[in-house]
Amino acid sequence: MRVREGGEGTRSRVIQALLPSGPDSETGTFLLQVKELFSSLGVNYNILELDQIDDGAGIQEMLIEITNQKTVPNIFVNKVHVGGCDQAFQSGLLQKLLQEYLAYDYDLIVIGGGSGGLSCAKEAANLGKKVMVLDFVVPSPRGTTWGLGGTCVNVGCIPKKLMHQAALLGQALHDSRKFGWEYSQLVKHNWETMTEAIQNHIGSLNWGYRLSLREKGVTYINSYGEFVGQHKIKATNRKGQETFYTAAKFVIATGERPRYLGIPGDKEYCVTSDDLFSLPYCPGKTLVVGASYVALECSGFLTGFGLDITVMVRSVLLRGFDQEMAEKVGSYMEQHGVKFLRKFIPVMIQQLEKGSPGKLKVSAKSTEGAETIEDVYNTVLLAVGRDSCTRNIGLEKIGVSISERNGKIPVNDVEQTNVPHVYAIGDILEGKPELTPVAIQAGKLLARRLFGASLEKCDYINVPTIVFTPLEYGCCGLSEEKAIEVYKKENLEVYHTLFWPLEWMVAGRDNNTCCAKIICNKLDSDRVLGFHVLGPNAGEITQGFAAAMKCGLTKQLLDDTVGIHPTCGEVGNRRFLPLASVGGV
Ligand code: FAD
Ligand code: NA7
Repeated sequence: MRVREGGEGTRSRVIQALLPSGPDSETGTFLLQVKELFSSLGVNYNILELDQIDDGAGIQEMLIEITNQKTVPNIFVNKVHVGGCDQAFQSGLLQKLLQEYLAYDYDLIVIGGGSGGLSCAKEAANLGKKVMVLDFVVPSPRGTTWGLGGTCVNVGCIPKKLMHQAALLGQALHDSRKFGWEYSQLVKHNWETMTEAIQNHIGSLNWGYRLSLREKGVTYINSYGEFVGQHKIKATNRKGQETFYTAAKFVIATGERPRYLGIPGDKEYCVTSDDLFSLPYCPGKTLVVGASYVALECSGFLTGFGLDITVMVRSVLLRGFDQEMAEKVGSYMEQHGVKFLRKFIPVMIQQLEKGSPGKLKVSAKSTEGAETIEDVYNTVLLAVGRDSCTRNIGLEKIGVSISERNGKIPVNDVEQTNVPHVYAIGDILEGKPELTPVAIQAGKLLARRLFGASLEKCDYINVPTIVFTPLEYGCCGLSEEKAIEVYKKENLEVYHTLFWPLEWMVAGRDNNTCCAKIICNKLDSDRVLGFHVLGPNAGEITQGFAAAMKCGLTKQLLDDTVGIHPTCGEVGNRRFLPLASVGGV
């Protein structure tokens, strides 16, 4: 686009107007007034004179699509469409908007300094914008709190993967004897040593985030943010001191926090993933309530440390994931020491003894009948879902809609809420994958769109993921259940493969366990709709398959790809067969 820039103002904020040239009409007179207004306020503005450029007609088409407005001038203030001269100028709306706009403290305020918020803030600062990030951790009911970086760094992906690695090392120690390692000392796991090392690493990451914000010129405030006006927030710090800030645009990236059960004793005596990774003592015999990936991952590594672990499952394992794979994950865990109490829910937690850990009595009831059970545990870990942090940030004051059911924020395909200058990203979005790389990507692309660097939208389709259970589960695309729902069973072909990792053969363990499957669309050249793999390093394998799926991977292309031997990743190469040929997996 050929853009003429006017107003040598010092502000970095830019007004854009798409105009016909020449003051020879009523519109033209308004135009001059608009230009004068821009100049008098000392703002930067871009003008695109459509009748003077080659692709003017194409741009006008695009404009109609974006704004529904067929005529020029077509005015945007900070990328918010304000209309033509009659709506924008005559009504006084443009003057008001500009005056307000120029009075704001920041171009962008981001509420929430986690994966999405930090990525968005840093990218906006890279684009020369004046940006503030607020991040504040409300202590868990047990008082746990942490530093800058959000869930992933402090109480999610990072400590979880490191604890999983600690458990895998325990397994490797067992295997190592078969590979000739001899040692006489009693091998045991020390919770405190592990936790201290992990927390030190997290501390260094927190510091790194602060540093990178400072380097990029982003203002970071360790305060709780809450809307008090359309363009105004209240920031409350740990001491209760309140400060007010204004911005032209806002991004909400407040994430989620663990849910509690609402039964007697849950908040008093139970821990959640917010507490587990920094627990100052070994949790001992533990009941894990819930059967989603957080629950199964935690049960997996705790069992790997030699602890007595029971998982209380209300209905199915890994709801939303491929159920055939989910059951295999569960049966591997069961074979490796995890106990499952299926179709039960807790009804009361009582403290029998204080201590680190103490003793808790858990009463539970069947979901299928009148049966009730009781048992005693040292720790009860709740992993029963997470609530969006959207209900106490003043959204109702500025009219941002949230889902009454789950508190999630509905947005359009450019992460814009129903209030045009307010955007949302990350875990709080309705119907989007709750994963760190998704939040990061959405944040970065949003900043680029908001501040004129690109129009690229975040692609939420075929996002790969992994469950770090003892038998790792990587997947990308649709589960078999979802594929049947969308494409109908008769249009699908499902191919399976079983494999035994070389490393496991010598150690003599777990034959007939690792497997993969692809779900293909027969009506579309056997295009791969879903990829699922169970085995070591499943995440590393899945990442490559995800790229291939983005390129339109078909069964034939998989067959034609030469594998790397000997690896688990070579599963793709001519090994996928219909279920009957594999002999059942
Ligand atoms: P968050 O990272 O949660 O950041 C939100 C921030 O905003 C927090 O710091 C919060 O304290 C702050 N905040 C909230 N309200 C306010 C307010 N009013 N004012 C100021 N600050 C506020 N994802 C993966 O991709 N891979 C994994 O392996 C993985 N493992 C996980 C394991 C666990 C146990 C959990 C719980 C999650 C895991 N996730 C994983 C998910 C991942 O952590 C989230 O998808 C990601 O952190 C979402 O980023 P976000 O920016 O939306 O929110
Ligand atoms: P999820 O994925 O929402 O799963 C919640 C799990 O807890 C699931 O197994 C539920 O069983 C179970 N649940 C929910 N309520 C109860 C009660 N009242 N009693 C017993 N069990 C219950 O939550 P996660 O925390 O694992 O993960 C949420 C996000 O956090 C995830 O997407 C990541 O981004 C991080 P159900 O299947 O509903 O019967």
